Amino acid sequence: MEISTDKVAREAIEAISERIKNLKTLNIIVAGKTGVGKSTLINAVFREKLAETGMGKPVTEHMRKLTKKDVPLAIYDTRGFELGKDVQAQVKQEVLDTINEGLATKDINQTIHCIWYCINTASNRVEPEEIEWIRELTKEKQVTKVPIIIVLTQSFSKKNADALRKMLLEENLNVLQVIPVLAEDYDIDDEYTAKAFGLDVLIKVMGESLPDELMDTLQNVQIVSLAEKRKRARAAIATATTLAITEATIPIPVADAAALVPTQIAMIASITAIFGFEVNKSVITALLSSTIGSSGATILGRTVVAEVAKLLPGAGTIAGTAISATTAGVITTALGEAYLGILSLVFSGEMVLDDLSTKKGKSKMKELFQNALKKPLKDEN
Ligand SMILES: Nc1nc2c(ncn2[C@@H]2O[C@H](COP(=O)(O)OP(=O)(O)O)[C@@H](O)[C@H]2O)c(=O)[nH]1
Ligand SMILES: [Mg+2]
Repeated sequence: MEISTDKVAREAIEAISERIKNLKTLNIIVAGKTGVGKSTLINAVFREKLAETGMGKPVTEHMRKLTKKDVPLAIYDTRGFELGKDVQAQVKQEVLDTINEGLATKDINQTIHCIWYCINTASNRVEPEEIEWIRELTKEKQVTKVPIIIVLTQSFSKKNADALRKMLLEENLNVLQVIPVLAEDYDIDDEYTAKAFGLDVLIKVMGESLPDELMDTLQNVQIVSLAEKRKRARAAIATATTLAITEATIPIPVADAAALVPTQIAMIASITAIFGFEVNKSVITALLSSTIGSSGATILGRTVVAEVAKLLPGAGTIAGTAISATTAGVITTALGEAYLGILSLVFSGEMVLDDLSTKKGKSKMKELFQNALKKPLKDEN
């Protein structure tokens, strides 16, 4: 069975846009006094600089909803905490109303999934009203359904952050975690710069509290933890590999490598959604041609098996056109690993997306693919 890489690439691009279109929307309320660093935090954690586009859309007197086209995320930026007790009470009511309205829709795209309450470590004090506010808020039964994370912003002094964290933990508030962060590097003086930290912890902790339906969304929108993206992508590779092995076990006439293409397309779509990159057809074509489509412009089932057989130590026994279950699994894993590896390099800035369809990108993908082909069998020995 012969399929052109061009056709597969086109189908992959369609699958990717479908996958991204179907991501559920993650909704977060970010609360705290003006100046604590909410906008800086939001822009550092999520792609597309969500807090930079003007003011967002007002949803209540003290709350604005920040969204951006093609980003499955809504941030409710809450202000007014610095304006005294009366306004704080109003804000609390607005938060409760927003949560209730979301719950009433019974639609995951409309419900509030997490609240970040931001306190500025650098200000060196928490007002008792703020603690009281959190305490009251977490007593409301609507809110008990929404996890709250206290984010200690501008924690360039880790010593102060630790002290504040300890103090807050002793208050026994009903919150998920108290997490010190520094969203952007901070110049302490001419000689010393405190490096940004903690944002990956924030993503990890929030991720543990979110429903499974929002896991791909979270990875799609966050830009601070490569480890979390890789973990999620590895799960997609494992799923596809298991499916490929099952498919290769079914005795159908076309049980060659080409029969695995739909499964592999779904895997590529998942990994792309997790990274949140705008991947075009030339990238996918390059990926295919430097891995499973190694012989020219076609993905030829038997050729892939033969090529892989050359690379797999002790795999010379693969007979006929039927692809063995092991080979199906190995090829699928290796393709996933090659794609994951190259996107990881883009994430960490060692390559740019445009590199991927060049000679440099292709030879890197080929190397990643071949390394991955050898690895699973080695591990079994
Ligand atoms: N270097 C550095 N500056 C920060 C950080 N967080 C906030 N700031 C600064 O603190 C000020 C207020 O931050 P902003 O995000 O506008 O606070 P908001 O009113 O809560 O949205 C701005 O001048 C930011 O540049 C940080 O993590 N690192
Ligand atoms: Mg702001």
